[in-house]
Amino acid sequence: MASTNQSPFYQKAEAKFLTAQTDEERLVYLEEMIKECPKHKSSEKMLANLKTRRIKLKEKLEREKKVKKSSSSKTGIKKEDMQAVIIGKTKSGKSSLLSLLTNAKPEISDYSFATKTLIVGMMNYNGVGVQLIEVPAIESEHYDKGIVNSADAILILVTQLEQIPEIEKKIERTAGKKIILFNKIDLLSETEKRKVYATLQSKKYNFIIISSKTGENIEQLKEKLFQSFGKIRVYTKEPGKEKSNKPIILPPDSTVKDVAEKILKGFSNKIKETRIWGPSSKYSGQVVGLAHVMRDLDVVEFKTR
Ligand SMILES: Nc1nc2c(ncn2[C@@H]2O[C@H](COP(=O)(O)OP(=O)(O)O)[C@@H](O)[C@H]2O)c(=O)[nH]1
Ligand SMILES: [Mg+2]
Repeated sequence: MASTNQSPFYQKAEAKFLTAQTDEERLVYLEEMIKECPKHKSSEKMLANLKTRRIKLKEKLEREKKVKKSSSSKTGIKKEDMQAVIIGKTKSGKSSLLSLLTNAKPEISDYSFATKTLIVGMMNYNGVGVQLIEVPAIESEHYDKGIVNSADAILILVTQLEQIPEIEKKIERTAGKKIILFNKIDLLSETEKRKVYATLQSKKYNFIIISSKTGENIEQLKEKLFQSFGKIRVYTKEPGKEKSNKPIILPPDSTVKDVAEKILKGFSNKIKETRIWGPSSKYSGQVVGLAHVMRDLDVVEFKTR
């Protein structure tokens, strides 16, 4: 933009525009530049240019606002790729489970309704991050329907079988996959435990019996929770080395090309040879093309040009 013949007002606005730190600021100075730009024939093109930039900037700000709104709603919680909520009656052990599975430190208490706000923690399951949120007791005024409706998975924590239909009635319009967790099995005798298990199985629930106190069946719970998101884990490896610790998370039926592009945009163009190990391979180290469909827990090795 040839601004040397412009008025000092214009030049000042432009200088501010160029050093602005945020798009909101940029928009303010862009408006000023448009105002100060002469409205005669010789600067027509320049004015049109400025106006196009203004439209683009406004659109960008609008887009960002929308993303912010949809990802944090009114809770202020940024939604991660895999989000699960823990719901249940008071004292069912929600806080205990959250603190066992994540880095969060909620108050665990013998008092009813101890948790009054949403509490967020991150669970690390073999390098996979899952966001877990404890929701205040389902029978309390602080219970948050919104987050339960939008979560990808719902952990329904109960300590008695009768609580299941009671809770299910309150979450009819949810989208997430439901997992019933029958907690505090450390308090049951072997016979009682078997009976609970048999009943849950006969009702065809998606369930696990656990103890957040002793940690019984917690690994199984983590795996079931991961499975409920319907994603696959793919590990990468370099030639002659071990596979990576952290898998790449992808939608089912992703291809070798999808893996490469998730690592780095444009990376698939640089690949000379791909070998795979694991569930989708016919034999260890099979050479495959970019269209090969990956399976959960595959290991992939790329050789680049
Ligand atoms: N025996 C036993 N007690 C538990 C277990 N999980 C939680 N509790 C206890 O149950 C009470 C309520 O736990 P808390 O996690 O605060 O429940 P919340 O109200 O659902 O968040 C506390 O005294 C916990 O120590 C469990 O698996 N076994
Ligand atoms: Mg609690």
